[in-house]
Amino acid sequence: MHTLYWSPGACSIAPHIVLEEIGEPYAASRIAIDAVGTAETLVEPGYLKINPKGRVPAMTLEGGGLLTEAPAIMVYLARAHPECCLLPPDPVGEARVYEWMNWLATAVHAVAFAQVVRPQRFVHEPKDFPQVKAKGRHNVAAAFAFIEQQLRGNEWATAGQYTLADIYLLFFYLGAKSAGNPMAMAFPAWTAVAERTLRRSSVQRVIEYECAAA
Ligand SMILES: N[C@@H](CCC(=O)N[C@@H](CS)C(=O)NCC(=O)O)C(=O)O
Repeated sequence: MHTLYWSPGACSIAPHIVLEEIGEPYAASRIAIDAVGTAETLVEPGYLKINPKGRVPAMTLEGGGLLTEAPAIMVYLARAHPECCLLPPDPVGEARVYEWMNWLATAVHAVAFAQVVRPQRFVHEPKDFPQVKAKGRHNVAAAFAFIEQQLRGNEWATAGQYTLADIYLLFFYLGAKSAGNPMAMAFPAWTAVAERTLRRSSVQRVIEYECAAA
């Protein structure tokens, strides 16, 4: 079976939810990563032998091989289980899902979020970290305003259908909420989509499991 390497509070929650959605048996292996954001090293350096990128998620495949990058893992699982309808059937709808995921993985996760929690990836000198973090907070605020505007009046992120984009968006929503952002007040449209996503039993199972295992 596939084994998902995950960490509490990490973006690995998104492929974890997809695994629950498709209902195939899988194993989940918890990896400890540095939560403080001051070191580049993993708490579990042995994990580098599994995923040399040193990040979660990663997933070893039942048939052998390793998949990394949250969007790639999610797309693989959704494509392997088309009956779950986690990708729209039409090319434009499918491209809209990739449009969301690509932007979330790059502009929001790898840039804005990382500037706030991993400033050492952007500048060498610790004295410059506060400036990088401040710019990151600015970038996060701009990205969140864009998400809110895109979701206004929509039931789901794309094409009137629950997709991988909604699942991936939930990671950013939960991260922002646990950082103390007043999501319901500041982002009502995003909150409505997130609450719809949170009502799914697959999502609830993953959150319960990850909270209990954290
Ligand atoms: N581009 C990767 C990013 C993965 C990533 O950065 N994951 C974070 C958790 S959300 C991580 O492993 N952080 C460990 C670290 O920063 O050292 C993806 O989309 O999967």
